Amino acid sequence: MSKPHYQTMGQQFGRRSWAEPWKIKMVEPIRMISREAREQAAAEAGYNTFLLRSEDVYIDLLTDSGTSAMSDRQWAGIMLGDEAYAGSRNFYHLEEAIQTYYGYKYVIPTHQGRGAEHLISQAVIQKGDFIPGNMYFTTTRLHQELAGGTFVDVIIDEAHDPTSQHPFKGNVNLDKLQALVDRVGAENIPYVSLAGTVNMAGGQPVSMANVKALREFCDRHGIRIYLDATRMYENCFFIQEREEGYGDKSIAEILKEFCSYTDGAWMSAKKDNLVNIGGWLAVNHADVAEKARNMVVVYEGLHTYGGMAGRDMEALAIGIAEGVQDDQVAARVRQVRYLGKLLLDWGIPIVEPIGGHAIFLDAKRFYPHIPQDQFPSQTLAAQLYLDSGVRSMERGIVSAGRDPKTGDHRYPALELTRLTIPRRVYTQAHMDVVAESIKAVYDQREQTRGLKMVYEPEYLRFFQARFEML
Ligand code: PLI
Repeated sequence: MSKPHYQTMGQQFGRRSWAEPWKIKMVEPIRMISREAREQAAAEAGYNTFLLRSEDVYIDLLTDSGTSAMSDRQWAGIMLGDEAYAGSRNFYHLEEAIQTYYGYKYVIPTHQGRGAEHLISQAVIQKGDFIPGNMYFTTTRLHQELAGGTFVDVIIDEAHDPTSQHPFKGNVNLDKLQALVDRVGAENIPYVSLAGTVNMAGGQPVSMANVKALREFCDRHGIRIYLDATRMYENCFFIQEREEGYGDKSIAEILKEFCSYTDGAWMSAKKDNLVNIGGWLAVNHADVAEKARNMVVVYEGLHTYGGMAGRDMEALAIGIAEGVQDDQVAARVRQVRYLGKLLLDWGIPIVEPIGGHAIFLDAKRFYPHIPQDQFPSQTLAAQLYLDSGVRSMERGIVSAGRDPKTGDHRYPALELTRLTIPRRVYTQAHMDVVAESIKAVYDQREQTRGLKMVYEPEYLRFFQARFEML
């Protein structure tokens, strides 16, 4: 768990270029279909990038979820799958990896992150409870609401400002949390929902000082802390880079310390853990583990596979140890930064500081003439696809959904289009092509009009909503 003996090129040669700590062994062809075919595909998909066929996409930056390239070791692990219904040896490898790197006691595998969100929400939320968190995430908040809870945003104000240069925009504002405790009582707050990094804020990190202070606060009030660990490796990279006292610690050491201030975590292993499918819940309290184990058999599968094949658990156990290596995380974040810097150099508005997993275009500044209820970030995602076949994702008013009480749109301060970089998949040349396409769309911005929503599903509408051009 100490720092590895090898160094990156950057560490060895100072200002020289860095490069990925891997080479490519297998490739998958991609192609750009014609402009005419893209226009047809976009219209058929109702201008929703989730409804495109991936074969019609050239560079796919929809998500970094389940889209990573696995290593030769992970693929070798696939061949070691023990496909027993119960007690598969791969489960024990997975359990050991989570205990070693994250430090939690009880491990329950799930098919992916939202399976674990479902279990923790149902296990600890009572109807009428309040769940404070550092900005909402779509599936997380929905599971909290379905369990009878109300999510309350307690992130620092800077997180809602795409131009703020605060180094830890994922931090919890303890005054907001205190105000919630004063208003509803600590007994109605089962836990703080803490995410590192914060996806909807632009991949922004939480500092170690903040999680420590949060722990002290929660201990005083008898409130637990559950962590959304989905992109914690990237969060730890920012702590290593920006927080005093952590520059000489490895990502693995920082991770272990951070998790030690929390009571458990849920995980979409499809991100940091470098697998195409999988998730887990891990907690320190036996009573919570028992409730979750009782439920996992109803919704996921037996508690020693939770919806995953043995081979997938093996690849995941290997991915946990591989993904946490300093050079892996550094190369990943630096590739994101490379793309962001190209855009900043051209004056294109993005969320700053550049986050860990994606570049977020600021659609409010990109298209100031398109009102929020004409879906500027959905429009931008559609225009980018039309220009070059690059697929991005709306993270604005469509993702925010409707207020369950009033039925009105929620109008989030952040209206963003996310270009999410899969891990170990695309090269620097792909990033150049993406940046040039965004520049072309930016140059056309004044002629661009918004969209109208013509179909809206009840839950998580951004996945399946359909639009028409105005
Ligand atoms: O997609 P799942 O069910 O494995 O995980 C849900 C989930 C939970 N927390 C966070 C922070 C996420 O980012 C997340 C999934 N994110 C997706 C799919 C994304 O594209 O960002």
